[in-house]
This record gives sequence, structure tokens and C-alpha cells, in this order.
Amino acid sequence: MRLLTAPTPNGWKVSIMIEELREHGHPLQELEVEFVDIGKGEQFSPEFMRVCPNQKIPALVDGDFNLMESCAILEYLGEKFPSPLLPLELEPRFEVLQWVYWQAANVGPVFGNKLSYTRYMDDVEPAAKAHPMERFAKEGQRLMGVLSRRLEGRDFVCGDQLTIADIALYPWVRGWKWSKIPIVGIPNLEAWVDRVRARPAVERGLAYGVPSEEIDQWSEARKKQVAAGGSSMAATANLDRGPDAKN
Ligand SMILES: N[C@@H](CCC(=O)N[C@@H](CS)C(=O)NCC(=O)O)C(=O)O
Repeated sequence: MRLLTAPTPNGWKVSIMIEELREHGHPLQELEVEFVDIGKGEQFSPEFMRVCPNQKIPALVDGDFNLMESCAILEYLGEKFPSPLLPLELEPRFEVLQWVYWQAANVGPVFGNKLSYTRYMDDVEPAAKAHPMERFAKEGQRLMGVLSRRLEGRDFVCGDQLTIADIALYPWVRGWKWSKIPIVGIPNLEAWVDRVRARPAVERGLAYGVPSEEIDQWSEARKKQVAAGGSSMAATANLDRGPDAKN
């Protein structure tokens, strides 16, 4: 298997999953990890687009099978390598999957858009950003309220075991300072973030593409480099990749 990824929230979902599966007795010895430099536009290369038509990391190649979408990859790996990370009986499985889909449809897009407006869209006037910023900030806060209520009386999203629901949510929520959707003063979220971060597999998963001393605090140089890459991805000029674009 080959994982094509980058050190970003959607990338870390899969690297954390791989490391958690290793803890659950699946060594995944044959797995190769390749980093795609999305700040330089490698996601638009024909080689990458053959694996991932959506031009975004992460993507997985398993023999002749190509898979895109981080949450689909979590589900695929969870099913292929059985463990408590994805129960296989119907109701417990959908107990988990509803939160995975909730992340994919809500937390990812809202945190990602808030991040882009907050950090990356340098070429847009502040007045033009004000409404979307307010909208994504408020929706992000609402979503964090939903997650906090779900975590009331639970260590993890689906009970006392970490599952792919936590793995899908954690990389976005831990990055709240980057998106500026604060979780400070929401005890259930602060405790959950610390609980997930304390796992050795999570530590290893967060280190894919990041030096271990920068897992929790990026250097100023890395912040600048990521912001420059983000600004080029979010540039208004790059909005114009129409239906006929070859890359
Ligand atoms: N829904 C997709 C989102 C993937 C995504 O947005 N990936 C970002 C990095 S976190 C990316 O590759 N961005 C490159 C770009 O937008 O050009 C998933 O969950 O895999």
C-alpha cells in the first residue's frame, strides 16, 4: 500500500489511523508513505490526479485500487484491518460512522473555510471577508457545542474506546488556534484533546512530515512556509480551475 499525504489535518487522520492499527497488532509493514507538497501544487500533477481526481491529499493506493477522501480511507482501513477502531456489527458500526460523516460534512469544511479566511486569503479585502468569517466562526462554535455535549460522560466520541470518529475529529479540533475557533473553557473538549494527544500512536501519527520537536508548536519558519503555501492555494486567481482544466 502507498499513502500519499502531507502534514495537514486531513493527512494526520490517516497517519494516526495507521499508527493506531499498529498498536492493535496490524504491522502494515509493506506501507510506503509519500509526501505531496501541496504548497507547491503537486496535488495538480497528472500522476497524483490519477490516484485522486479531487486534487487533494490524502489518497491511498492498495494494489490496483485507488482511494481518495480521508474518512473513506479511515473506513477502508478500519474494515480491512479489524480492530475496535471500527466495530463491524451494524449498530455499533453506524454509531461510529455517523460521527465520521458528521466530521466530513461539517467540522472539516467549516474549520477549513474558517482557517482559509483567517490565515490565507491575503488578497481579499477585510470587509469582503467579514461575513464568511462571522458565519464560519459561529457555525464552528455551534459544532464544538455539539461535540462537547456528545463527550459529556464519555472519554471518547463513542464511549470508552478510541474509534475512527475520534481520529477524524481530533486533527481539526487540536488545530483550533490555527482556525481560531476557540475551545478554551469547554472542559469536555480540552480534556478530550489531551486524552487523545496522550496516546503514543497519536504522537507518532502527528510526526508524519513534521519534526518531533514541532508536533505541538511549529517553528516560526514552518508557520510562514505553511501560510505562504495556504495563501497560494487560497488565492482568488486560483479559483478559476473550471471544468475543462487539465490540472
Ligand atoms: N474532503 C477531503 C479534503 C481534503 C483536503 O482538503 N486536503 C487538503 C489538505 S488538508 C488539500 O490537499 N489541499 C490542497 C488544495 O486545496 O489545493 C478529505 O477529507 O480528504
